[in-house]
Amino acid sequence: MKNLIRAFVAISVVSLILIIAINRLNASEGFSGGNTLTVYNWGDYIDEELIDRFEEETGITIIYETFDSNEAMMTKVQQGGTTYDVAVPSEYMVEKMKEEDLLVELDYSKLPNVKYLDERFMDLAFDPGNNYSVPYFWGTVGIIYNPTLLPEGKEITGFNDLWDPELENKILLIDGAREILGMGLNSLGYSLNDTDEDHLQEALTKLKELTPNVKAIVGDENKMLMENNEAAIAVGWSGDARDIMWENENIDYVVPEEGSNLWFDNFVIPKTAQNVDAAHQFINFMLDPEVAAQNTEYVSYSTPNKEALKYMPEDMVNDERFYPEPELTERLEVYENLGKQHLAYYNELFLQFKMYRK
Ligand code: N2P
Repeated sequence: MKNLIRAFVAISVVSLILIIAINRLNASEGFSGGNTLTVYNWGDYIDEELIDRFEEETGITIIYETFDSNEAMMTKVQQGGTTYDVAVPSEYMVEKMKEEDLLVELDYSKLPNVKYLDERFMDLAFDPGNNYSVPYFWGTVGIIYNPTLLPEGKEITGFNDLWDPELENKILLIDGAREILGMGLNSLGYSLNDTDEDHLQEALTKLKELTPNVKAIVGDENKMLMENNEAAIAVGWSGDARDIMWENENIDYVVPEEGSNLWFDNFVIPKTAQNVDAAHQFINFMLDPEVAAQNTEYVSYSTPNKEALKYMPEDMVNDERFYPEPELTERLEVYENLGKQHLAYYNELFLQFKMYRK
């Protein structure tokens, strides 16, 4: 009996040592890639059923993390603590990540589904030749509003309509420095890429004047608040408007007449990647037209996948608020990478605006 116990203890100890050794090996550089893929995406930005499907089809396990701003994403990738295999920055952040040598060059022999993307969204200034990025979703910044909660006769066509004293405590703002400083600049007739400090100060002063009308500065919660009629207006991204409309039929969306932002979010593979092969596999999977259509219906943002449009409900594809004609998008501005110092200044002013509200 004693021998049996000894043998049992010995086997347990050896097994434990083996398990620890294997885990260590897996965690060490170069090995964790094997069967896991770490994806870093915006919140509410994928149909999670597709994650399960990818895992089932490939045997690869996805570790999925989310962020709510380009700046937060960039900080985590730079820190390198987590080894992200796929991330989804917007265009100006792709440019910044490229500049800081944080991205792997894409291997197009592993991305055959790229052929389904609309050329209109390829080869853009922030990544000529798409050497480092593939478009995922695109959209605009605009005003999501509920006409039934507005003062009688109030029309919303542009940013400047929001400063009306009758809109006290009715407005939600998306928690993004570029978006909100951009609104301030656009409302004054300046470019949302302006780096003139006087103009930016003017924009801050103007934003401070909006404070009495601002109910909250929020992330993805804007959707719930608008769905439940808890706010009349939200300055935010087009796809959120589409999503809210599913739940609240009173909602409308307008791209401000003063101009606004046209943005593109993109798949990239950070240099921290441990599984570059699986990263390509995942990106290619998401570009499959039927997968992209399912994902787009779920997420509600606008897809750059031309072939996917054929699998989507017509009323979604024909809605010009979310698939605007090139004439509209041409008068919008894409965020430029303003460089470290100017970006820091935007962030600093946005913080000042947020502090002022408190
Ligand atoms: C967040 C989606 C954000 C898109 N749910 C804006 N880049």
